[in-house]
Amino acid sequence: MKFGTKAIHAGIEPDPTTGAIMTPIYQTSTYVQESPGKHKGYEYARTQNPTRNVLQNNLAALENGKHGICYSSGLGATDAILKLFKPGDEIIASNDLYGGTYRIMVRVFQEFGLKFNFVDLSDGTKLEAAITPATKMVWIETPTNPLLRLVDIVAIAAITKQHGIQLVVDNTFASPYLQNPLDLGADIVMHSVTKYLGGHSDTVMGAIVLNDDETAQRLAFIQNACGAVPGPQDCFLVLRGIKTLHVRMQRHCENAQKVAEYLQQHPKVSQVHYPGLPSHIGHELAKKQMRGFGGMLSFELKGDSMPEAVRVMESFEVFSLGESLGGVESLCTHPASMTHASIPKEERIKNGLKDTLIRLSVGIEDVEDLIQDLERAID
Ligand code: P1T
Repeated sequence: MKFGTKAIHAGIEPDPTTGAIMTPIYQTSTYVQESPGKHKGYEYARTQNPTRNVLQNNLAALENGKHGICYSSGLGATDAILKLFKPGDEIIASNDLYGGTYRIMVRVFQEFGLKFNFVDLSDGTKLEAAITPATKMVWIETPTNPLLRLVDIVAIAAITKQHGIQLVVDNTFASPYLQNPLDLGADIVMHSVTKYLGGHSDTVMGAIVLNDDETAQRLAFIQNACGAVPGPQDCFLVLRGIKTLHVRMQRHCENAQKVAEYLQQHPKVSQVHYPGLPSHIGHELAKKQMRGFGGMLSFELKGDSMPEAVRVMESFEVFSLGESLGGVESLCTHPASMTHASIPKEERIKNGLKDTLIRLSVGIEDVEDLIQDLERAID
């Protein structure tokens, strides 16, 4: 089955009792049992919910994986993965990643004894040197948030496999439409479903897809024990959103490419970070690893003036200033003070994330209006 057909149909059957084509919202906390332990496979909604099950199976199909598990947020999914480890275990993560991921690693799990090493994994030579006998997992984003750096999943997976280390790929920016990390050698793929999968800025959710039965069982145990489950209404909304994922992503990619090309030739713009530009350092890798370049980009203005960057962000009429990404509407974000504020400034600057960086989530509006908005705001 090809991607668009899977998005609409995989794991989804008409409701057995009524024939309803849309998966019902099973809004229940518990399930009636005939006698203690004798039930239809459902006991309590923290453990299982039929609407959630359908979404999990659909997501597993989209990522070409065996098991899908949905969480109350992307960070809920990250939290569950980090709970697979013990004090003393070491995790190597890319040094350009979502600020909340950095925060849960350093401010929560480091307190419980996990060790983290943030490394520039877009430079393939640096991983091998960072691995120690305590290293248990490598965590990457590709493209990264917010600098859109590319990390070579196949090359990293070759190293992690050789050392018996788990490789997790946060596939939020690409979505499964553009990239399937499990096919490239990753062990676990993680999503902030809040973004492209949901697609309509109306739900917060996370997901994990993986093939290994034992790890899936441990994650299911952790989820039931710790409780980060999404509600059935949100699962319904995401199932509905996914039905148009392939169509939305095509337009996100087309629009972002045009916006990036427009910005690149703008006399007031110094740098555009978009993998679809031939000048982007990861362009060749993106062509190999992804099926399109995505809807996210970031840019800097000449002169690196903070008041000027703020003025531009305040001047947009079609782009809305806000956290998040991946919805049908275009958003603009100031990573340094918003999505990545929890990363210490020195660390941010060292990794190339300037105070003046502007991030765009290019929506699926008419691109002429988006370019006109940029023209008006930057001039
Ligand atoms: O917001 P939540 O659903 O918990 O997902 C966290 C998360 C994980 N991974 C990546 C790559 C992300 O971008 C995010 C959330 N990011 C934003 C809110 C943002 O604006 O970048």
